[in-house]
Amino acid sequence: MYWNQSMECMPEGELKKLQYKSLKELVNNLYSFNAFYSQKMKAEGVRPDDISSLNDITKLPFMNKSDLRDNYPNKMFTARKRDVVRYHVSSGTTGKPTLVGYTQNDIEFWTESLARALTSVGIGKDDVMQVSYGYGLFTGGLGLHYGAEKVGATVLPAGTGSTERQLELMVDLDVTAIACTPSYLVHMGDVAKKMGIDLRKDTKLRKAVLGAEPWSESMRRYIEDDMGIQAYDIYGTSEISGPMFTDCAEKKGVHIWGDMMIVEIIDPESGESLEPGQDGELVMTVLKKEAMPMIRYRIKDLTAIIEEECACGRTSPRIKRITGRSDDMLIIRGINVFPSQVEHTLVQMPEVDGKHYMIIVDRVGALDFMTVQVEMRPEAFSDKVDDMIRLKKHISSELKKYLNIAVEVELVAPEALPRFMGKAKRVTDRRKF
Ligand code: DLL
Repeated sequence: MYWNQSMECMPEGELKKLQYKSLKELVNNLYSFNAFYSQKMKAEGVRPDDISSLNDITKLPFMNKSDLRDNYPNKMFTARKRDVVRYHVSSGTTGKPTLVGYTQNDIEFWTESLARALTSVGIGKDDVMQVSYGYGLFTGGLGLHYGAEKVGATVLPAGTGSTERQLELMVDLDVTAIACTPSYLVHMGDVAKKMGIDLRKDTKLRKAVLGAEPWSESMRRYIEDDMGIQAYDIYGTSEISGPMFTDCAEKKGVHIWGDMMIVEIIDPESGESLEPGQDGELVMTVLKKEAMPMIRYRIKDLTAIIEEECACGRTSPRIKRITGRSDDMLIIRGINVFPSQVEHTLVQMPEVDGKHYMIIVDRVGALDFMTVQVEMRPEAFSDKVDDMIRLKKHISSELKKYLNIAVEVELVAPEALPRFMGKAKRVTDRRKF
Protein backbone atom coordinates (compact mmCIF):
# COMPACT_ATOMS: atom_id res chain seq x y z
CA MET A 1 0.00 0.00 0.00
CA TYR A 2 1.29 3.41 -0.95
CA TRP A 3 0.12 6.84 0.16
CA ASN A 4 1.57 8.68 -2.86
CA GLN A 5 2.67 6.05 -5.33
CA SER A 6 3.82 8.42 -8.07
CA MET A 7 6.28 10.11 -5.70
CA GLU A 8 7.31 7.05 -3.72
CA CYS A 9 7.96 4.89 -6.78
CA MET A 10 9.20 7.49 -9.27
CA PRO A 11 11.81 6.06 -11.69
CA GLU A 12 15.33 7.13 -10.67
CA GLY A 13 15.96 9.29 -13.75
CA GLU A 14 12.76 11.23 -13.27
CA LEU A 15 13.42 11.70 -9.57
CA LYS A 16 16.88 13.10 -10.27
CA LYS A 17 15.40 15.58 -12.74
CA LEU A 18 12.83 16.67 -10.19
CA GLN A 19 15.49 17.02 -7.49
CA TYR A 20 17.70 19.09 -9.77
CA LYS A 21 14.81 21.41 -10.65
CA SER A 22 13.91 21.90 -6.98
CA LEU A 23 17.54 22.43 -5.98
CA LYS A 24 18.05 25.01 -8.68
CA GLU A 25 14.95 26.92 -7.59
CA LEU A 26 15.96 26.74 -3.94
CA VAL A 27 19.49 27.99 -4.55
CA ASN A 28 18.27 30.85 -6.78
CA ASN A 29 15.75 31.95 -4.19
CA LEU A 30 18.07 31.77 -1.24
CA TYR A 31 20.89 33.52 -3.05
CA SER A 32 18.62 36.35 -4.14
CA PHE A 33 16.41 36.82 -1.10
CA ASN A 34 18.12 35.62 2.06
CA ALA A 35 21.08 37.44 3.61
CA PHE A 36 22.32 34.45 5.59
CA TYR A 37 22.48 32.05 2.64
CA SER A 38 23.77 34.54 0.10
CA GLN A 39 26.61 35.53 2.46
CA LYS A 40 27.43 31.89 3.04
CA MET A 41 27.48 31.10 -0.67
CA LYS A 42 29.53 34.20 -1.46
CA ALA A 43 32.05 33.24 1.21
CA GLU A 44 32.50 29.89 -0.60
CA GLY A 45 32.64 31.64 -3.97
CA VAL A 46 29.55 29.81 -5.30
CA ARG A 47 26.88 31.41 -7.47
CA PRO A 48 23.54 29.90 -8.51
CA ASP A 49 24.89 29.50 -12.08
CA ASP A 50 27.53 27.10 -10.78
CA ILE A 51 24.81 24.56 -10.11
CA SER A 52 24.26 22.93 -13.47
CA SER A 53 23.77 19.30 -12.39
CA LEU A 54 22.62 17.47 -9.29
CA ASN A 55 26.23 16.56 -8.49
CA ASP A 56 27.07 20.24 -8.26
CA ILE A 57 25.34 20.22 -4.88
CA THR A 58 28.82 19.42 -3.51
CA LYS A 59 29.88 22.96 -4.43
CA LEU A 60 27.45 24.41 -1.89
CA PRO A 61 28.56 25.14 1.68
CA PHE A 62 27.58 22.87 4.56
CA MET A 63 25.31 24.03 7.34
CA ASN A 64 25.70 23.03 10.96
CA LYS A 65 23.70 23.20 14.15
CA SER A 66 25.94 26.12 15.12
CA ASP A 67 24.46 28.12 12.21
CA LEU A 68 21.03 27.78 13.81
CA ARG A 69 22.38 28.72 17.20
CA ASP A 70 24.34 31.72 15.90
CA ASN A 71 21.29 32.96 14.01
CA TYR A 72 18.87 32.39 16.88
CA PRO A 73 16.04 33.02 16.98
CA ASN A 74 14.99 33.49 13.37
CA LYS A 75 17.64 35.05 11.17
CA MET A 76 17.64 31.95 8.99
CA PHE A 77 13.91 32.14 8.36
CA THR A 78 12.94 32.72 4.76
CA ALA A 79 9.19 33.24 5.25
CA ARG A 80 7.45 36.36 6.48
CA LYS A 81 6.74 36.27 10.18
CA ARG A 82 2.99 36.36 9.56
CA ASP A 83 3.24 33.21 7.43
CA VAL A 84 4.92 31.18 10.17
CA VAL A 85 2.28 29.03 11.85
CA ARG A 86 4.36 27.02 14.32
CA TYR A 87 7.65 26.89 16.22
CA HIS A 88 9.46 23.89 17.64
CA VAL A 89 12.53 24.24 19.82
CA SER A 90 15.36 21.80 20.51
CA SER A 91 18.53 21.90 22.54
CA GLY A 92 21.66 23.57 21.24
CA THR A 93 25.21 22.94 22.32
CA THR A 94 25.48 25.63 24.99
CA GLY A 95 22.09 25.64 26.56
CA LYS A 96 20.92 28.14 23.95
CA PRO A 97 18.06 26.52 22.06
CA THR A 98 17.63 26.16 18.32
CA LEU A 99 14.37 27.29 16.83
CA VAL A 100 12.61 25.78 13.83
CA GLY A 101 9.68 27.53 12.14
CA TYR A 102 6.99 26.16 9.83
CA THR A 103 4.56 27.72 7.37
CA GLN A 104 1.23 26.03 6.70
CA ASN A 105 2.77 24.38 3.62
CA ASP A 106 5.70 23.15 5.71
CA ILE A 107 3.32 21.47 8.15
CA GLU A 108 1.51 19.90 5.20
CA PHE A 109 4.75 18.54 3.71
CA TRP A 110 5.82 17.15 7.04
CA THR A 111 2.43 15.53 7.47
CA GLU A 112 2.53 14.14 3.93
CA SER A 113 5.91 12.61 4.69
CA LEU A 114 4.54 10.87 7.77
CA ALA A 115 1.39 9.79 5.93
CA ARG A 116 3.60 8.00 3.40
CA ALA A 117 5.72 6.52 6.19
CA LEU A 118 2.82 5.29 8.34
CA THR A 119 1.08 3.82 5.29
CA SER A 120 4.30 1.99 4.40
CA VAL A 121 4.18 0.17 7.76
CA GLY A 122 0.51 -0.60 7.39
CA ILE A 123 -0.98 1.99 9.75
CA GLY A 124 -4.24 3.51 8.57
CA LYS A 125 -7.94 3.97 9.16
CA ASP A 126 -8.40 0.79 11.15
CA ASP A 127 -5.79 1.72 13.71
CA VAL A 128 -5.97 3.41 17.06
CA MET A 129 -2.58 5.02 17.52
CA GLN A 130 -1.23 6.04 20.89
CA VAL A 131 1.26 8.86 20.45
CA SER A 132 3.55 8.62 23.45
CA TYR A 133 6.21 11.06 22.29
CA GLY A 134 6.43 14.38 24.08
CA TYR A 135 3.94 16.98 22.87
CA GLY A 136 5.09 20.58 22.93
CA LEU A 137 8.45 22.01 21.95
CA PHE A 138 9.69 18.54 20.88
CA THR A 139 8.66 17.54 17.37
CA GLY A 140 7.79 13.91 18.13
CA GLY A 141 4.28 14.25 19.57
CA LEU A 142 2.72 16.78 17.24
CA GLY A 143 4.53 15.39 14.20
CA LEU A 144 3.22 11.85 14.65
CA HIS A 145 -0.16 13.18 15.71
CA TYR A 146 -0.73 15.04 12.45
CA GLY A 147 0.64 12.14 10.37
CA ALA A 148 -1.58 9.57 12.08
CA GLU A 149 -4.68 11.73 11.69
CA LYS A 150 -3.86 12.26 8.03
CA VAL A 151 -3.95 8.51 7.33
CA GLY A 152 -7.24 8.30 9.19
CA ALA A 153 -6.06 6.52 12.33
CA THR A 154 -7.74 7.39 15.62
CA VAL A 155 -5.12 9.22 17.66
CA LEU A 156 -4.71 8.94 21.40
CA PRO A 157 -2.45 11.90 22.25
CA ALA A 158 -0.99 10.34 25.37
CA GLY A 159 2.36 12.17 25.53
CA THR A 160 5.00 10.91 27.94
CA GLY A 161 4.66 9.79 31.56
CA SER A 162 1.69 8.46 33.59
CA THR A 163 2.59 5.02 32.29
CA GLU A 164 -0.04 3.09 34.26
CA ARG A 165 -2.80 5.34 32.98
CA GLN A 166 -1.43 5.00 29.44
CA LEU A 167 -1.62 1.22 29.77
CA GLU A 168 -5.17 1.33 31.09
CA LEU A 169 -6.20 3.48 28.13
CA MET A 170 -4.36 1.17 25.76
CA VAL A 171 -6.50 -1.70 27.00
CA ASP A 172 -9.80 0.23 27.18
CA LEU A 173 -9.50 1.92 23.79
CA ASP A 174 -8.18 -1.06 21.82
CA VAL A 175 -4.98 0.70 20.85
CA THR A 176 -3.36 -1.13 17.91
CA ALA A 177 -0.26 0.99 17.28
CA ILE A 178 2.07 3.13 19.35
CA ALA A 179 4.66 5.79 18.57
CA CYS A 180 7.30 6.35 21.26
CA THR A 181 10.98 5.87 21.99
CA PRO A 182 12.06 2.21 21.98
CA SER A 183 13.20 2.52 25.60
CA TYR A 184 9.81 3.85 26.67
CA LEU A 185 8.03 0.96 24.97
CA VAL A 186 10.20 -1.56 26.80
CA HIS A 187 9.57 0.31 30.05
CA MET A 188 5.84 0.17 29.34
CA GLY A 189 6.19 -3.58 28.86
CA ASP A 190 7.82 -3.88 32.31
CA VAL A 191 5.13 -1.76 33.96
CA ALA A 192 2.40 -3.74 32.18
CA LYS A 193 3.82 -6.96 33.65
CA LYS A 194 3.73 -5.47 37.16
CA MET A 195 0.13 -4.40 36.60
CA GLY A 196 -0.80 -7.91 35.49
CA ILE A 197 -1.43 -6.79 31.90
CA ASP A 198 -0.31 -9.24 29.23
CA LEU A 199 0.32 -7.05 26.16
CA ARG A 200 -0.32 -9.97 23.78
CA LYS A 201 -3.55 -11.16 25.38
CA ASP A 202 -5.02 -8.09 27.05
CA THR A 203 -4.25 -5.49 24.38
CA LYS A 204 -4.53 -5.18 20.62
CA LEU A 205 -1.15 -3.45 20.38
CA ARG A 206 0.67 -4.97 17.38
CA LYS A 207 2.74 -2.18 15.81
CA ALA A 208 5.21 0.33 17.14
CA VAL A 209 6.93 3.23 15.39
CA LEU A 210 10.11 3.73 17.37
CA GLY A 211 12.82 6.35 17.17
CA ALA A 212 14.20 9.66 18.45
CA GLU A 213 17.11 7.69 19.94
CA PRO A 214 19.53 5.04 18.71
CA TRP A 215 18.38 1.44 19.01
CA SER A 216 19.48 -1.88 17.62
CA GLU A 217 18.33 -4.92 15.71
CA SER A 218 18.56 -6.95 18.91
CA MET A 219 16.17 -4.52 20.58
CA ARG A 220 13.86 -4.93 17.57
CA ARG A 221 14.01 -8.71 18.01
CA TYR A 222 13.17 -8.41 21.72
CA ILE A 223 10.17 -6.16 21.06
CA GLU A 224 8.90 -8.38 18.27
CA ASP A 225 9.55 -11.81 19.79
CA ASP A 226 9.03 -11.18 23.49
CA MET A 227 6.45 -8.41 23.41
CA GLY A 228 4.63 -9.51 20.26
CA ILE A 229 4.79 -6.06 18.62
CA GLN A 230 6.05 -5.35 15.10
CA ALA A 231 8.75 -2.70 15.56
CA TYR A 232 9.51 -0.09 12.89
CA ASP A 233 12.28 2.48 12.91
CA ILE A 234 11.35 6.16 12.54
CA TYR A 235 13.93 8.82 11.86
CA GLY A 236 14.15 12.58 11.65
CA THR A 237 15.60 15.64 13.33
CA SER A 238 13.95 18.88 14.31
CA GLU A 239 16.07 20.89 11.85
CA ILE A 240 14.56 19.05 8.87
CA SER A 241 11.03 19.26 10.45
CA GLY A 242 10.93 16.38 12.95
CA PRO A 243 10.17 12.67 12.56
CA MET A 244 9.64 12.10 8.83
CA PHE A 245 10.88 8.73 7.59
CA THR A 246 10.43 5.10 8.55
CA ASP A 247 11.48 1.73 7.29
CA CYS A 248 8.75 -0.08 5.37
CA ALA A 249 7.26 -3.52 5.98
CA GLU A 250 10.56 -5.02 4.72
CA LYS A 251 12.39 -3.42 7.68
CA LYS A 252 15.57 -3.05 5.67
CA GLY A 253 16.43 0.64 6.03
CA VAL A 254 14.64 3.94 6.31
CA HIS A 255 13.14 5.39 3.11
CA ILE A 256 13.88 9.08 2.56
CA TRP A 257 11.42 10.77 0.21
CA GLY A 258 13.54 11.97 -2.69
CA ASP A 259 11.10 14.65 -3.85
CA MET A 260 11.50 16.31 -0.44
CA MET A 261 15.16 15.74 0.39
CA ILE A 262 18.54 15.17 -1.19
CA VAL A 263 20.62 12.77 0.86
CA GLU A 264 24.41 12.72 0.85
CA ILE A 265 26.93 10.80 2.89
CA ILE A 266 30.26 12.46 3.61
CA ASP A 267 33.49 11.60 5.34
CA PRO A 268 33.11 13.27 8.76
CA GLU A 269 36.77 14.32 8.80
CA SER A 270 37.37 15.60 5.28
CA GLY A 271 33.80 16.48 4.26
CA GLU A 272 34.35 14.59 0.97
CA SER A 273 31.34 12.84 -0.57
CA LEU A 274 31.19 9.07 -0.14
CA GLU A 275 29.69 6.47 -2.45
CA PRO A 276 26.50 4.50 -1.73
CA GLY A 277 27.31 1.65 0.63
CA GLN A 278 30.11 3.56 2.36
CA ASP A 279 29.60 4.53 5.99
CA GLY A 280 29.80 8.21 6.83
CA GLU A 281 27.92 11.25 8.08
CA LEU A 282 24.44 12.04 6.85
CA VAL A 283 23.89 15.37 5.09
CA MET A 284 20.44 16.47 4.01
CA THR A 285 19.15 19.21 1.78
CA VAL A 286 15.50 20.01 2.41
CA LEU A 287 14.00 20.91 -0.94
CA LYS A 288 10.52 21.90 0.07
CA LYS A 289 10.63 24.00 3.18
CA GLU A 290 9.41 27.59 3.11
CA ALA A 291 10.10 28.93 6.60
CA MET A 292 13.51 27.39 7.14
CA PRO A 293 15.08 25.56 4.22
CA MET A 294 18.27 23.64 4.83
CA ILE A 295 21.08 23.24 2.36
CA ARG A 296 23.59 20.46 3.02
CA TYR A 297 22.77 20.25 6.71
CA ARG A 298 25.35 18.14 8.56
CA ILE A 299 23.16 16.08 10.84
CA LYS A 300 26.14 14.28 12.38
CA ASP A 301 24.38 10.91 12.36
CA LEU A 302 26.43 8.03 10.98
CA THR A 303 24.87 5.79 8.33
CA ALA A 304 25.19 4.74 4.67
CA ILE A 305 22.99 4.87 1.59
CA ILE A 306 21.64 1.44 0.67
CA GLU A 307 22.18 0.67 -2.99
CA GLU A 308 19.89 -2.29 -3.56
CA GLU A 309 16.29 -1.69 -4.57
CA CYS A 310 13.77 -2.33 -1.85
CA ALA A 311 11.36 -5.21 -2.36
CA CYS A 312 8.48 -2.90 -1.38
CA GLY A 313 8.77 -1.18 -4.77
CA ARG A 314 9.63 2.28 -3.43
CA THR A 315 12.49 3.85 -5.35
CA SER A 316 13.24 6.60 -2.84
CA PRO A 317 16.75 6.49 -1.35
CA ARG A 318 17.18 4.36 1.75
CA ILE A 319 19.62 4.71 4.62
CA LYS A 320 20.92 2.10 7.06
CA ARG A 321 19.98 2.18 10.72
CA ILE A 322 21.85 5.04 12.44
CA THR A 323 24.91 3.57 14.13
CA GLY A 324 26.01 6.59 16.14
CA ARG A 325 27.01 10.20 15.86
CA SER A 326 30.18 11.95 14.75
CA ASP A 327 29.83 14.56 17.49
CA ASP A 328 29.41 14.24 21.23
CA MET A 329 25.64 14.65 21.46
CA LEU A 330 24.02 12.15 23.81
CA ILE A 331 20.41 11.14 23.52
CA ILE A 332 18.87 10.38 26.88
CA ARG A 333 15.23 9.31 26.97
CA GLY A 334 14.88 10.85 23.52
CA ILE A 335 16.25 14.21 24.66
CA ASN A 336 19.40 15.60 23.10
CA VAL A 337 22.09 16.49 25.58
CA PHE A 338 25.49 17.98 24.86
CA PRO A 339 28.22 17.64 27.50
CA SER A 340 28.95 21.31 26.83
CA GLN A 341 25.51 22.18 28.27
CA VAL A 342 26.47 20.44 31.50
CA GLU A 343 29.74 22.33 31.60
CA HIS A 344 28.00 25.63 30.86
CA THR A 345 25.74 25.15 33.89
CA LEU A 346 28.41 23.88 36.28
CA VAL A 347 30.98 26.54 35.48
CA GLN A 348 28.54 29.21 36.63
CA MET A 349 28.07 27.66 40.07
CA PRO A 350 30.38 29.05 42.78
CA GLU A 351 30.15 25.96 45.00
CA VAL A 352 31.79 23.61 42.51
CA ASP A 353 34.77 23.62 40.21
CA GLY A 354 32.69 23.13 37.07
CA LYS A 355 35.70 22.66 34.83
CA HIS A 356 36.17 19.21 36.30
CA TYR A 357 33.21 16.97 35.78
CA MET A 358 32.33 13.56 34.40
CA ILE A 359 29.10 12.29 32.91
CA ILE A 360 27.97 8.70 33.33
CA VAL A 361 25.01 7.37 31.42
CA ASP A 362 23.43 4.09 32.47
CA ARG A 363 20.45 2.08 31.47
CA VAL A 364 18.46 0.68 34.36
CA GLY A 365 15.74 -1.65 33.10
CA ALA A 366 14.68 0.12 29.94
CA LEU A 367 15.30 3.69 31.07
CA ASP A 368 18.34 5.91 30.76
CA PHE A 369 19.84 7.68 33.76
CA MET A 370 22.47 10.34 33.77
CA THR A 371 24.85 11.01 36.64
CA VAL A 372 27.12 14.03 36.78
CA GLN A 373 30.17 13.91 39.03
CA VAL A 374 31.62 17.29 39.88
CA GLU A 375 34.46 18.46 42.08
CA MET A 376 33.50 20.60 45.04
CA ARG A 377 35.34 23.71 46.06
CA PRO A 378 36.88 23.17 49.52
CA GLU A 379 35.15 26.27 50.91
CA ALA A 380 31.73 24.87 49.99
CA PHE A 381 32.37 21.66 51.89
CA SER A 382 30.28 21.13 55.02
CA ASP A 383 30.25 18.21 57.42
CA LYS A 384 26.50 18.60 57.82
CA VAL A 385 24.82 15.98 55.67
CA ASP A 386 21.74 18.19 55.16
CA ASP A 387 23.84 20.98 53.65
CA MET A 388 25.43 18.57 51.23
CA ILE A 389 22.08 17.10 50.23
CA ARG A 390 20.71 20.60 49.67
CA LEU A 391 23.68 21.49 47.48
CA LYS A 392 23.29 18.34 45.40
CA LYS A 393 19.60 19.09 44.89
CA HIS A 394 20.38 22.66 43.89
CA ILE A 395 22.93 21.57 41.27
CA SER A 396 20.59 18.92 40.01
CA SER A 397 17.73 21.37 39.59
CA GLU A 398 19.97 23.89 37.77
CA LEU A 399 21.03 21.13 35.38
CA LYS A 400 17.42 20.10 34.86
CA LYS A 401 16.50 23.66 33.89
CA TYR A 402 19.03 23.58 31.05
CA LEU A 403 18.83 19.97 29.98
CA ASN A 404 15.18 19.13 30.52
CA ILE A 405 16.05 15.81 32.10
CA ALA A 406 16.52 14.66 35.67
CA VAL A 407 20.18 14.34 36.60
CA GLU A 408 21.74 12.61 39.60
CA VAL A 409 24.62 14.64 41.03
CA GLU A 410 27.64 13.21 42.85
CA LEU A 411 29.89 15.65 44.66
CA VAL A 412 33.52 14.56 44.79
CA ALA A 413 36.63 15.94 46.49
CA PRO A 414 38.85 18.52 44.75
CA GLU A 415 41.22 16.89 42.24
CA ALA A 416 39.42 13.55 42.51
CA LEU A 417 38.42 13.42 38.84
CA PRO A 418 40.76 12.56 35.98
CA ARG A 419 42.71 15.29 34.15
CA PHE A 420 43.16 14.92 30.40
CA MET A 421 46.26 15.51 28.37
CA GLY A 422 44.59 15.40 24.98
CA LYS A 423 40.93 15.53 24.07
CA ALA A 424 38.93 15.32 27.30
CA LYS A 425 36.85 12.17 27.58
CA ARG A 426 34.19 13.13 30.04
CA VAL A 427 31.42 10.77 29.07
CA THR A 428 31.08 7.14 30.07
CA ASP A 429 28.11 5.69 28.26
CA ARG A 430 27.36 2.26 29.71
CA ARG A 431 24.20 1.71 27.71
CA LYS A 432 24.08 -1.15 25.22
CA PHE A 433 22.20 -0.38 22.03
O1 DLL B 1 14.31 13.16 17.73
C1 DLL B 1 12.79 13.74 15.95
C2 DLL B 1 12.10 12.44 16.12
C3 DLL B 1 10.98 12.35 16.91
C4 DLL B 1 12.54 11.31 15.43
C5 DLL B 1 10.29 11.15 17.04
C6 DLL B 1 11.88 10.09 15.55
C7 DLL B 1 10.76 10.03 16.34
P1 DLL B 1 15.71 15.80 17.55
O2 DLL B 1 15.29 15.95 18.96
O3 DLL B 1 16.15 17.01 16.81
O4 DLL B 1 14.55 15.19 16.70
O5 DLL B 1 16.86 14.71 17.54
C8 DLL B 1 17.40 14.27 16.33
O6 DLL B 1 17.89 12.10 17.28
O7 DLL B 1 19.97 13.48 14.72
C9 DLL B 1 19.54 11.31 15.80
O8 DLL B 1 20.82 11.48 16.40
C10 DLL B 1 18.52 10.90 16.84
N1 DLL B 1 17.51 10.02 16.25
C11 DLL B 1 16.26 10.32 15.86
N2 DLL B 1 15.64 9.22 15.38
C12 DLL B 1 16.55 8.20 15.45
C13 DLL B 1 16.53 6.82 15.10
C14 DLL B 1 13.96 13.98 16.89
N3 DLL B 1 15.46 6.24 14.58
C15 DLL B 1 18.46 13.22 16.59
N4 DLL B 1 17.66 6.11 15.30
C16 DLL B 1 19.00 12.65 15.31
C17 DLL B 1 18.77 6.67 15.83
C18 DLL B 1 17.74 8.72 16.00
N5 DLL B 1 18.85 7.95 16.19
